[in-house]
Amino acid sequence: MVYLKIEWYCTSKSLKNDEFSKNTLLSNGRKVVVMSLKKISFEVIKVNLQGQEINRRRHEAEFFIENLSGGVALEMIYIPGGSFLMGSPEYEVQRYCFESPQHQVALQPFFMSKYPITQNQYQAIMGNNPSHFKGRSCPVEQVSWYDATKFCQKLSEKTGKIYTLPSESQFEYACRAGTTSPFYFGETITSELVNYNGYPYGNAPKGRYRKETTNVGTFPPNAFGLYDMHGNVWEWCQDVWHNSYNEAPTDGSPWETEGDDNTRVLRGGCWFISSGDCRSAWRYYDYAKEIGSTWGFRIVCSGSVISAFGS
Ligand SMILES: [Ca+2]
Repeated sequence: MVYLKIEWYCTSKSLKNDEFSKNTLLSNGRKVVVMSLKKISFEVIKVNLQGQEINRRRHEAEFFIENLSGGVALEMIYIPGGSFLMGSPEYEVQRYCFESPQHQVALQPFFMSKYPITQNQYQAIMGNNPSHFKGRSCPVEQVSWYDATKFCQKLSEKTGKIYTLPSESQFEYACRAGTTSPFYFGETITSELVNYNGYPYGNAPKGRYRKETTNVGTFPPNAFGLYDMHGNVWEWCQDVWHNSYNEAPTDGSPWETEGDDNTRVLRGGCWFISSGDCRSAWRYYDYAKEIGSTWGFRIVCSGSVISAFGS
């Protein structure tokens, strides 16, 4: 068992979960909790430029479960803090100029949902399911940025923890999981690894176009234990759109100053587009009020980790 001592930024409601409350101490108006995390083990796949598997290794991750109503679980994966180079190098194929300049970002640890929020999870919190492609384990779609934000607010009220959309830098850091290649699978992807429209990248063969969302967790995870960070649905981030990284934050916080705050960042590619637009560095936006069957969201939970220890 792994334990983390975490300083949480809490909402006005006290933490309800027994596991948390019995460990709660007051510290400068915040709450310090010791939380026990569960451990999972999984395989991480690496491919070459042709999309052929060249390496398979076992990784572990820690997580906690948030129990939503009706027996629906929400798994939150621990993402260790660290520093990474955000954006794409100028030689990366099919990159866009707004993936520049590459810049170093240092992030505190956080938790991120293992999957995009599913229709089951959305229903449990919001009481409705707006998705075009119906399936309890499929990602929720046809949600605006405001709907996604409302989900986070309701979940925060219910649990006493602070849930938000990821910042754009949190998304890219979590997506890369230590890789610097175009994808967390390596130099390319195939339709056995990601749900996209089959249009190839690198020397990979043309793949299958499924024309719909797939159950979350269908494809292999990255080294942090996150699924569907490439493809399936585009995912809303907290940030306002900026068409370059000039003067972007370097601490992992969302960039919400300047720009048009009606525009919000989308990340990770989706079932509808080509593999090049599923790259880790790929970024685009839509208007916050818009909805579509190509985008959903995932969430993060932030708290300062004071220490981690095992028993
Ligand atoms: Ca995705």
